[in-house]
Amino acid sequence: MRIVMTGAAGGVGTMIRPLLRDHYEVVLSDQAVITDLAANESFVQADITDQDAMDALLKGADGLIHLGGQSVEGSWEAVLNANIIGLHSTYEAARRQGCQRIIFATTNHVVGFYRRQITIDHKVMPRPDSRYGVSKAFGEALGRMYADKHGMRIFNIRIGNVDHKPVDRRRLSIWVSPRDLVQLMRIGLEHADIHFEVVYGISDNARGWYDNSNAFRLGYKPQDQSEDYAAEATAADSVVTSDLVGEQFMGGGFCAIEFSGDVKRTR
Ligand code: 15L
Repeated sequence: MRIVMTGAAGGVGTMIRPLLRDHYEVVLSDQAVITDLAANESFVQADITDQDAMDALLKGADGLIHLGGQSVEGSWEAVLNANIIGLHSTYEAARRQGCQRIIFATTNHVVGFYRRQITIDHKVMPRPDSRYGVSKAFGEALGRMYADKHGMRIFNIRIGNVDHKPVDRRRLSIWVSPRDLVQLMRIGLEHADIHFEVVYGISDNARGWYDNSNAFRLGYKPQDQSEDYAAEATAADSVVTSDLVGEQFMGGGFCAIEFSGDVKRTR
């Protein structure tokens, strides 16, 4: 399979490249140039808001891993440009070029305002904690439309936090290792029966807040456990100033940004 990966120069793209190129011919794409190409990798520079560039990029692709765009909270202009306009150009290019499979890197911040005491599955209503989270909820809805209207196969991964290990207490609940994330991506790219799915991008986390039964139903068997890093991740928090808003909710610090609501009422 020939797979295009947008946002390939970013942190997540860099971590998963070595795990993807053994399985696929991977076309890396980003605005920033990537020069350290390995076997099975090539690079195309493209801006996701440039429709012509996206059409050219997706020509002949069997699948797309879309990591491109704004990956944290930002100004409305930044979020609008990258995650609304840029995402629309990307989906539209995939439809026009016959690229049927899309792995959409969505985020835990779509559901960031759920309280940490409960467990939520992939069917809950969005509760975005930021403009960024709202834009990813839009992205999931856009994918639903392309799946239902155009028969494309859309696999949404609500990613927790991708890293080689969980770095703090909150990340013990939402961490995903690069190899577990790639396992989920491969399900989305290869499973015979994908129409539109939402799964959580998390490893086997004993302190998890998400019911990931939809991923398990599709064959996901996470290999890594955040609890293996519990001592050091918990110790890391003792030096961080406590965040009274963020501590209440799954989205953590994203909830606290510009917060002017009532913590007790946000239930
Ligand atoms: C995200 O969606 C971000 O892309 C990532 O940088 C982390 O901040 C992560 O969420 C998180 O919630 O830890």
